[in-house]
Amino acid sequence: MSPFEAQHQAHSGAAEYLQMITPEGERILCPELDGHVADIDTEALAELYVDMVAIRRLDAEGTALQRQGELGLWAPLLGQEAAQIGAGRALATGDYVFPSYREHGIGYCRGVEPGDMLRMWRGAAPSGWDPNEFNMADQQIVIGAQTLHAAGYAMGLRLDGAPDAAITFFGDGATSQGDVNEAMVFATSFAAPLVFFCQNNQWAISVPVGVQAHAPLARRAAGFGMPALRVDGNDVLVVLAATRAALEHARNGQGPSFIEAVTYRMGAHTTADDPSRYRDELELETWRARDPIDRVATLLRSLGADLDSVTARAAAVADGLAAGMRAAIERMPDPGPDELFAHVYAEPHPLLELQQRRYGRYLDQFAAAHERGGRGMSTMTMARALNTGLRAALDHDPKVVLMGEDIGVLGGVFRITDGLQKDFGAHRVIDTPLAEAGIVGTAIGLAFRGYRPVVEIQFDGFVYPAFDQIVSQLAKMHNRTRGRVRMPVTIRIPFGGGIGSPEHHSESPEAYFAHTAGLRVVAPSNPQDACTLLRQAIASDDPVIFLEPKRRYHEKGEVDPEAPGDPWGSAAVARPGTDVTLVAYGPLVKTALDAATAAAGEGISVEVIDLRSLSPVDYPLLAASVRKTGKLVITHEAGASGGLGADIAASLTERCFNYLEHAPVRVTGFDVPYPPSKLESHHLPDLDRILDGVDRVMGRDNSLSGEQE
Ligand SMILES: Cc1ncc(C[n+]2csc(CCOP(=O)(O)OP(=O)(O)O)c2C)c(N)n1
Repeated sequence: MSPFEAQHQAHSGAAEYLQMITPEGERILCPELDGHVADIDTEALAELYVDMVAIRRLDAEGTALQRQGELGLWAPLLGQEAAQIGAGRALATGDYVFPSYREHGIGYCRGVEPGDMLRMWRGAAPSGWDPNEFNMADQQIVIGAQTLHAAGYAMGLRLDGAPDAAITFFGDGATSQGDVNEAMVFATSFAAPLVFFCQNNQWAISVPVGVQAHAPLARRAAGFGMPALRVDGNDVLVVLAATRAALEHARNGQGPSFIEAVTYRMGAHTTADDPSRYRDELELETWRARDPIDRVATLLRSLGADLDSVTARAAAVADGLAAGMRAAIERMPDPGPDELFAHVYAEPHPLLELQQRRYGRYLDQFAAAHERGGRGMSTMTMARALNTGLRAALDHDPKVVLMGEDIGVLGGVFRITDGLQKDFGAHRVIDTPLAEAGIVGTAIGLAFRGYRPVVEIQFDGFVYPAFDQIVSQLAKMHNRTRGRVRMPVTIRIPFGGGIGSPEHHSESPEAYFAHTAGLRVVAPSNPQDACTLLRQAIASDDPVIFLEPKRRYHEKGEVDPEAPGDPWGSAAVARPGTDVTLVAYGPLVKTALDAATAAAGEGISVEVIDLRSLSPVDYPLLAASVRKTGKLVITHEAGASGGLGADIAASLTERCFNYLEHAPVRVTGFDVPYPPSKLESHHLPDLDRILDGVDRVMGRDNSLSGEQE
């Protein structure tokens, strides 16, 4: 046996964990931790029971509110009640919590109001509560990011000589993220008083924990020189004891520690997820038998507690909580458009104030809302066209491999890779660990090896962990190696807004990539281009950022999967016209076409150009159009500052200065972080705002008429 095998065997026996209450409700001794819960008598145990029932109800109410259309999304905690109540009740008021997005139970323990817990999920605000009121940061959606914030906060506690500790919650998938690993480095290096609390609920959406690690996650801690406890996360008592022990360790100046609470996500990942696609009923049954609440009820009964009165109290607390949530939602006003511009900066910002004033004037013009144009019906959705393009690429070239989070059995969160793993195998359609830098970095390695990787980034906002690999490595490799190494890597990113999602799911990051030498950037607007451009991107020997307008995924159009397409990098005239050139790409091409139809009704002929290739831009085609019309409007969802519109306006002014009859006009998103969904209709350029821009270049009355700024 090799030394590696011996070592591996020594480390990979039955994955043990500490337990105090068995699934059958028996209290067993746990010498390592019993001392930490010596004060928990029957009455205190009954309180923990009440808490768990309460948050189970809170969770059910969240799901119900989402189903009834009151919330955009909800992340259920069903099954994780013991992990959250055990940890939450171990905390002192002065301790600070850095949660992920599923810790409603921790919020409950911290006293966060039900309405505050729901605000972000409703899309009424980017976050829920005042972190400093509850010593709990708001929900974090970028996997693992909060752990570094927690490490920094804990370093501050140590610098201040404060008596408190910090705790951060994250999932099993998060342990693959660079941020989490870097947080452990910082926390140990600086002996930060921090508890890393991993709720290993067995799944990261559709990816089982075995893809993240081949050993218990708690063992990760040893590599950082940090002690760890692995506990039954469905046993509220042992979780309470372990968290108390870890907090004490931190407060005693002994630095960070790691808790792995082994639990199970009984419900869906979020209300948008269907777990029956990737896990079986048998597994669910096994975990149902380990329910965190039932076992405490059994134990309470055997301890002689009056279970009827305990359950009655629990039901009353749960009912009150659910009623409070519903009442809070009923009272919660939708935010007004001014909220869009609020709090972007702490200090006054003239550009944003100008945008706010102008938008106010624009809105003032409208007495009634306008209807949007209808949808065309045809043969294939963009989602299906992309799937068809991927299938064809896999078919034609054995070196094509797909990589990404949840792209296998689940078919991706948007189902773009639906059925491909089944047909081409798990070695070609690869469910990766939850680590974007890792995905792109290894795609680079595969390209070195002669593969043609196609990476799926789950949402636009999650490409940033991979930014360094894309900008510093992928984009530069060909140049660095003087052309000796090619990087035929395609990075597919669903981008843009309009789908009512929380933060990080609606970004328009194209300018970062278009600014990066060495990358090609493409954004289709219709099913045919989605299929053709994707095949061209995969066939290209250069790295391509392939931006998919997610809000158009379900719109249909005619598709010929084998159409050769136009030369790589060319724009298209989507609708010819003679008065105004209107440049759009991705999701806004359809809006621009609708605007052109509306303008035609007023006798204005708008030529709509679908950019398709954002880098390089097809300037010959654009310049020919501007020379014809003399007027240019550019629209995109991304903010104006430093955006593609600025570059296109400058480049076309250089080329066509003598032909322009009016300064180019940009109709864009505002220079604000992408807003919560209740505000996105104000942020996103729509038909009317585009027409307002058309009126400006036409010298017609418009929302800025008479404006001096
Ligand atoms: C950096 C980043 N990449 C991808 C996502 C999309 N995403 C949201 S939740 C999730 C799975 C998280 O699994 P885990 O860390 O185990 O936590 P759990 O949801 O199970 O609580 C993924 C991939 C994200 N939010 N952030």
